[in-house]
Amino acid sequence: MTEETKLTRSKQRWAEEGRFLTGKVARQGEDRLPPGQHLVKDWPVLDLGVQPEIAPEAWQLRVFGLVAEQVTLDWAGFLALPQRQETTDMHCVTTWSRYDNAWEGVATRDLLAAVGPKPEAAFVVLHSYDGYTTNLPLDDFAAADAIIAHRWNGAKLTTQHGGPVRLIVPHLYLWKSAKWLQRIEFIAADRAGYWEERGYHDRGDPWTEQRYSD
Ligand SMILES: Nc1nc2c(c(=O)[nH]1)N[C@H]1C(S)=C(S)[C@@H](COP(=O)(O)O)O[C@H]1N2
Ligand SMILES: [Mo]
Repeated sequence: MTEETKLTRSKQRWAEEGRFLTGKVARQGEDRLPPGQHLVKDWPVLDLGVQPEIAPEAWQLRVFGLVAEQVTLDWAGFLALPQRQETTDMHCVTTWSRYDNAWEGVATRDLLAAVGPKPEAAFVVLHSYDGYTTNLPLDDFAAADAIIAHRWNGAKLTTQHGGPVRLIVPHLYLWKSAKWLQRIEFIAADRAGYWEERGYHDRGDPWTEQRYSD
């Protein structure tokens, strides 16, 4: 599933070379554009080159691991959770940023309230229908503006951008925002995902340019 493409090979090489690093540190709130980023108006597509088509009727989201209530949500069950809207910026490690994306979906906080992470749960791994994985601390997953989105700017999220459902964690680089979300796993000890195993930073804060691991 997770085959190498020309782009994934280039991105891995950029991680090895430390490409795009400016050495600047910005503080969130003072600047809207993180260091080393440029603004785009379109919305680039980046992934491993496989874009799975999942009909909402066939889609399921499994929430498992260190939670009080393991659940498998189908489309109706997902839409039955509180629906919220968040307008956020996106920052991709390949240096583009896009402002004012209006998302609609389920706040990660509402999902957490429904499943009840156990006290030992400290990290979250997202698993996607294309075989992609990414990891993040539970606190980052639980950010107030993090949303499991199925709509963008008033329309259904398209397949190429991760529809029917993707994660959006606005305060981290976009590789943490898993497209084609399939499973959410809660674990005690951190475990690297696809890009984190290939030289990307474990956390990915755009404001301190956590692009790559050292
Ligand atoms: N399932 C999945 N999610 C993914 C990826 C992927 O390859 N597969 N790529 C990540 C990367 S590296 C980026 S930059 C963003 C791109 O999202 P976009 O194509 O909607 O711009 O998706 C992230 N989420
Ligand atoms: Mo990316």
